Amino acid sequence: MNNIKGALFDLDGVIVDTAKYHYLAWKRLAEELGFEFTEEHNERLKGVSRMRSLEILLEVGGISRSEEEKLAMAEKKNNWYVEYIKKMDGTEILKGAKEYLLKLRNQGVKIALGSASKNAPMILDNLGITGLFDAIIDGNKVSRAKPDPEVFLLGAEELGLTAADCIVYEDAEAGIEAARRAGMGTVGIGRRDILKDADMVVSGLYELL
Ligand code: B16
Ligand code: MG
Repeated sequence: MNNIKGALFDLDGVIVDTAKYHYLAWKRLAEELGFEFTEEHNERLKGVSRMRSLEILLEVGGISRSEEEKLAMAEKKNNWYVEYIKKMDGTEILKGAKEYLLKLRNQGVKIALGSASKNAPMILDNLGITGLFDAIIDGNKVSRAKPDPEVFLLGAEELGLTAADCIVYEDAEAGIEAARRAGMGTVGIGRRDILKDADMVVSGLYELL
């Protein structure tokens, strides 16, 4: 991992914990639909796109809806979610994340975001770290969700680098698979027993300072 020229970061679970806000909004939707959505259920939504998340939630509740109704539900959930994340600020950045981004930048490493979230630009702005990224690839730019490698391949391209020059930091299994399929090195953020295929695993970016 020594000659790395580019570092690609997932957002939720790596730089910030937005999962708790996604959970509040999904739970509210489930309550409206008349069933309970637990934190354990929520684990299945991490790193997954908005529409796929909704499908999983409806599956949990044993509910089926038309495409049109699903779009309206996803919009409703997102409006609630946006209300929560509007209040975020720099104090919510995960331990060591900002310092690690600065450390890499000082070493001349280019930095990109590779997130499934369509709200990623607003979140980075609220955290005050948009300027630390040379490229931002989010859910608005990709058409195929992780484990498809599209998000990371696009990130390397926008940085003007080859896949072999890049390393990916991810907390979701699907994200590690996407990075591997892109031909990039991987650092798993979380638990070794879950992120089995990562080249190395740490509990948080603070361990790499
Ligand atoms: P949005 P990541 C992902 O972020 C979240 O982990 C996932 O729970 C969410 O459904 C997805 O973004 C889409 O988010 O509804 O804001 O577009 O881990 O890829 O940074
Ligand atoms: Mg994530």
